[in-house]
Amino acid sequence: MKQAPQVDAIVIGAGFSGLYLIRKLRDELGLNVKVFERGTGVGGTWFWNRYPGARCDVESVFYSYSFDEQLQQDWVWTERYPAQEEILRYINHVADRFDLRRSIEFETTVVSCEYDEDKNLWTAETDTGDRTSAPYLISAVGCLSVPLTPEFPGLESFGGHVYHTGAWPTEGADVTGLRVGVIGTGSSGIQVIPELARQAAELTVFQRTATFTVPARNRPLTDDERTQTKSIYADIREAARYSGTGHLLDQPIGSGQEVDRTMAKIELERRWWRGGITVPATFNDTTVNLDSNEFISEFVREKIRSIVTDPEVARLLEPHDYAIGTKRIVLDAGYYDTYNRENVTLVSTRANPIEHFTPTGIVVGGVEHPLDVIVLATGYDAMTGALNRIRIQGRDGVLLREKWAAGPTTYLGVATHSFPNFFTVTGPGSPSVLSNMIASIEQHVEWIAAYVDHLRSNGIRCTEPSANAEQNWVEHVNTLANATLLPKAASWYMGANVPGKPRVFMPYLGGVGTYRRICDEVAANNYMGFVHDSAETTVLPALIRTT
Ligand code: NA7
Repeated sequence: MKQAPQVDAIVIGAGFSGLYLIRKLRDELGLNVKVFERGTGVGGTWFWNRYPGARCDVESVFYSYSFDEQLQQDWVWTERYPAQEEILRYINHVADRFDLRRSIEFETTVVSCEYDEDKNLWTAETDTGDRTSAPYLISAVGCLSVPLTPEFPGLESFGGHVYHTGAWPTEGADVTGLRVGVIGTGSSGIQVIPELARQAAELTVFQRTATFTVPARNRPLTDDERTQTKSIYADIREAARYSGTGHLLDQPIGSGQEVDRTMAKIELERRWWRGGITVPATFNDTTVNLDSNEFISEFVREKIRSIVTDPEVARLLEPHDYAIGTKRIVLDAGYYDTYNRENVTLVSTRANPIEHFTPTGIVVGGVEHPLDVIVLATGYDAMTGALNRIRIQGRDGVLLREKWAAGPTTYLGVATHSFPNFFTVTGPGSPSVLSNMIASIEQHVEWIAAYVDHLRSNGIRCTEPSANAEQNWVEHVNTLANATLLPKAASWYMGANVPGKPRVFMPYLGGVGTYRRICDEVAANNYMGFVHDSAETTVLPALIRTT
């Protein structure tokens, strides 16, 4: 077979992670970097999720790169929470500003990556059949990039349009005057539903599980706010890097078992009206103590009853299937009010699941709901889906998807045993989806780039975590999760939304700041836990001590 052209590093994905990798590896380390991206443009999540109402649940001040002071001084965010179009405009600006596009091959999907131990080379093959080799392979595939379409019987027989929120048509979808059905009431459903209700003649929402959602209270940012932020931006970023979540938020007022409940109610009201994700975090034990949790859960249920005028609809919207904060809290813009509209109908599929699609609608409980358009807001094969779809073969013929068959195992969420010189940005076992993704992406990219520099400067051909280091990390991640209520919820953190997927809690719960310190400690101790050219470096103990 013809020799594949060789570069220094192959990167999969041109979202926030992939773009920053180009900047670090190409422009700072001088590496020849090749990025493969299946979309026609940059932006990852924000390239694909163009559905009406798509908006980030992290404030724009934080949901942006911090690596370039001039960039953060120059860019003008218009709203408290950035809309998809604005984030896409921003990421395109970054790509142009730093001339990143020339390292990216668009509309190209990586189908396999194979490691050759003798040559110490990864070879990536794309859907065009082209092959490229490099000593380093870096995944920047994102955590929520494989949309899930459940196998609804008769789906293909439906005569109207079917759209998935995670693969919305670039040209948009006009539903004016049409009968629209939405399946799914997670973040995407809750964002798209109020928008579609305003456009459609009739909107029918098919809800399997009621979700806890709190108001975003999005609004335009004022000039004063922008000036203030920019005058201390570097300090804000530094504080965010060592925070629990990668952005600065209202802190808990104490334990739900100790704080006076009247004071707690006042604080909950304040947070509800201010908007943002910190309602569940009013107590520091919301995700560990059921009684504390129930107080906050009931506060939100009471809000639902006060907003939704039809008591039966309000009852269906009240979440009772999981404890608040054990699935990702959703931010909304008038979600519950939407159910007071004449043209909106809520169909619970809890007791009576969706039976099948027909050419003209969806049947639930023997009743057909006639529809012109169906929107699937049915989520993603999160955290492992994108990597497992690629045939990644490491040392000794080990396949990543087979190694991860019982759940992903990594060291620090950044590397995995038997896969030398393979790094995963925000991989399973790192804070990733439990944090402001951009803060976590920057931390990972900087750590990986520093490590690659270290390897090259010291003549180290290859590295991988030891089996022992990986096992310790996995146990640590599980120990943290099992001390909370989070594994009890049927969430995508647990893989519970994908039939047949192993139920393993995937992200690291120890917090962004703690995680950063651990990674720094690993690096400072000659990358303890990694094996360099088959010689294991220091073993771990210091690691878990720091948490
Ligand atoms: P989510 O949060 O996974 O939500 C998916 C929704 O789709 C949820 O309400 C599911 O109900 C529903 N769903 C999935 N499969 C089915 C079937 N087969 N039948 C009926 N209903 C179904 O995805 P999102 O896109 O909303 O959000 C993902 C993340 O993106 C979000 O957390 C943010 O981080 C950004 P279920 O709850 O499983 O009963």
